[in-house]
Amino acid sequence: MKNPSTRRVTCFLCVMALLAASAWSQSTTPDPQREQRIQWWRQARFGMFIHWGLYAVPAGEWKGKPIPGIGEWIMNRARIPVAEYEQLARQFNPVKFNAEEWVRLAKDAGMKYIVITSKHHDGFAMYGSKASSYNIVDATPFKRDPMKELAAACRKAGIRLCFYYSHAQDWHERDGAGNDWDFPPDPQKNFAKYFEEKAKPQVRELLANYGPLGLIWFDTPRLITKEQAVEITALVHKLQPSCLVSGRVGHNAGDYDSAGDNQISVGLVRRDWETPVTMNDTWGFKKDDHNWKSVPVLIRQLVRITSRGGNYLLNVGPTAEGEIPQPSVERLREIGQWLRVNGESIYGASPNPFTYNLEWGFITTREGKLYLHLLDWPQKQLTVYGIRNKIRNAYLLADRGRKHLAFKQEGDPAIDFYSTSIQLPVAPPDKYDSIIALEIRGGPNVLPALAQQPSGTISLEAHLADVHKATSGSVIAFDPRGVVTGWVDARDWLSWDFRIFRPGTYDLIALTTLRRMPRAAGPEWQGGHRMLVEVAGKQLRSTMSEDGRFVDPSNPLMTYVTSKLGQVTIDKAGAFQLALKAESMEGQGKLGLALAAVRLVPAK
Ligand code: JFZ
Repeated sequence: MKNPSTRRVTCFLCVMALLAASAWSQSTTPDPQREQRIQWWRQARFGMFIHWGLYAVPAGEWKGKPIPGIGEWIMNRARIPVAEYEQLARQFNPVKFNAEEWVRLAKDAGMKYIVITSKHHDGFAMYGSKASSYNIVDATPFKRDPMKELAAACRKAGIRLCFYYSHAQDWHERDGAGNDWDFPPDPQKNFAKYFEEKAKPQVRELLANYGPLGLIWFDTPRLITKEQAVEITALVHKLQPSCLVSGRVGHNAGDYDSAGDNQISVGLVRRDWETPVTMNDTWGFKKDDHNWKSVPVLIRQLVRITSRGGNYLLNVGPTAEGEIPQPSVERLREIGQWLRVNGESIYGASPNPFTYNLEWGFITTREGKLYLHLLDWPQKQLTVYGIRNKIRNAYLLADRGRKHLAFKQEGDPAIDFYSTSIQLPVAPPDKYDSIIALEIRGGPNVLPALAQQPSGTISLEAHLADVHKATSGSVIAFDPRGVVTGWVDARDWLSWDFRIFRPGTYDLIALTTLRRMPRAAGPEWQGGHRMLVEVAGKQLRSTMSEDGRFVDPSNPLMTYVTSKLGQVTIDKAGAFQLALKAESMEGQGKLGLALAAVRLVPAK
């Protein structure tokens, strides 16, 4: 990502992520109508995103040159004039398109809804529109309305059809946001004209002509005023009261939140949210993008998102001929097989009751059940701390006979110690994620405090810290991944309360992250900060340096850097506090120290 146009977009994405993050801190007021329309969506948990449009014709290449970046942005990245881009319509003839096949694939994958681009930023309507002749029926040799066909196929299969609609960016129109290579820059546009004359009429068409829709996925609300965001949301709800509106309509007007692309929320999340994820590195088809995520990564993402109460919207980018790429088909079928056995732990499941991540896997729940997802098989035994429910039965979800697994619950309530150990067969019953179902009475009841884990490690995740701001102007906060941002004032500090059950000597390790996206200027990681840790009556001083790196397998976009902060001996079990302070901050850009966690790891 080196060319200037990419840099512009990168910055825009950062702004979007910040907008999304700030929207998250607001709680949505309980609205009975919203509660009603979101029920199906909470059950669904897994949907198919489809990015399909004229951009599938160039497929990432313009005039013989590969254009870097996401495929559906090619018109923008290559600054293609409207008059030239329009010509693509004459070449768009997806004769291999078969709505029933696409819907069957989604169904086989275990997906419950489909969100397809009815119009992306390029402005081309993928349905028969009366409001603009720049559409698939009027402007291509194909002449069919694929959205009509999909609507019929979805209805038959019991899948909810949903439309993506770019309500602000429209590079085809003088007054739509985004095109400054044919038209004046955005501030000089009459956006209200575009909004009234194209966006609203097209949204009305979508809601009128394709039967009941699950949701409208608005996106990138550039130039949209709060009034306009509220207005278009109300329009959707008026025409179809049960149709949801995505958070990216803007100004927090939607029915649920959309995480940044490929981003996964952390901690106990009480709002409804969804993460859109690419299967390779593009949404719209690109012929030379072969960087497919593996099935284990995709299943891990689904499980991790479900364990935090979110929905997983996994993208496919069909070709200009109308085919979903084979690598996507294979992966989806494989996920579907896993879901046929293990879907009970996903559909309608509730999140992990612990605020922190477990070191052995993920938890999902429902009334009367805890599901322990083991993505790496521990062999022989799994021990989990902090479950206070009395367990009535344990078995493997993949075991049709539901053979009882031996387990033992012990502990010492005086020090809040609760331990559950489950005996396991040597071989995992599933090659991706084997699930232990624990039967309990009622809902989950777990120790809320941050506590030592069976391995002996205590992981103090940044987003669970108490934040001590030096001044009212301190900008220290957390990004949607739970990583610290804006820690640029060395006088800001963090602290955590935690429980230790086993006295001993611990290495203190800081986990920080690389910058989210490669940027033109500045290092991908900044060290050299002088740190002070106060714990168990001791003070430890260190300088942040890179000791190692690893990637989070459920979030391939996240690379951690580890730095040693020192060693401490804690000689009794009980409640402790750790304070993390900076005595100096290096490279005081806007980003500061990107802390993800501090870990206390038993010393060897
Ligand atoms: C948008 C589109 O621009 C893109 O083409 C694709 O359709 C994607 C699903 O959505 O891109 C965004 C929008 C918001 C964020 C990131 C990418 N965000 O909030 O981080």
